[in-house]
Amino acid sequence: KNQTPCILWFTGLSGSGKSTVANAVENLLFQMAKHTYLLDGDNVRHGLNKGLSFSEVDRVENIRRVGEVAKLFSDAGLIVLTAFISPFAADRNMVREMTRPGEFIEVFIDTPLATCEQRDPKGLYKKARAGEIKDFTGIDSPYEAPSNPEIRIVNDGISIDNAAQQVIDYLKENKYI
Ligand code: GGZ
Repeated sequence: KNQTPCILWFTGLSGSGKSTVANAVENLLFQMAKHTYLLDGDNVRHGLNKGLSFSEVDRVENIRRVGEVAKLFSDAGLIVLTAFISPFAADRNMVREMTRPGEFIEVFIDTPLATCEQRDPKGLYKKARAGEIKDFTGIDSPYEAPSNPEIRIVNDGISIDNAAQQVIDYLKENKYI
């Protein structure tokens, strides 16, 4: 088992780089022979949370379920990484509260909206601006930035490796790994 349980909870806008950085962190942990599990909005919303929309109620339920599953994997001794927008501070805090002290590590991928919108890898911002998607985070649905995240990464003009290394450094400095 890993010495200290931890859930690396990535939060940030669509296109901020949550999944990309979480994947890079997972690769680095793998190279250190750590056992990990990554829960990603993309696949979870097609499986476990199929049928949940992007309304406020459904986003809350999305995060509640992901929190419960993250806890199960963490209890099993894996380093858990989650990559969900998780736009509401209250929901992230709910997950923090259901975990043990020190277990929940909030990783704020703080990429300016303008950059996310420029990247627009799936063309969703364009659609949201055109009114083809409603309740889109950052456009017509709120994102509440974490006020006191354990890790904050300004993912704008830095490499993926650099961003991932900041997470690894935190884990080492705080004796999680
Ligand atoms: C935000 C949306 C929306 C709306 C579809 N608002 O960049 P992506 O495409 O791959 O990641 C986004 C993903 C967000 O799912 P989460 O489960 O992480 O969201 S939350 O934590 O708020 O429940 C985006 C896509 O789904 N997507 N419609 N309206 N993102």
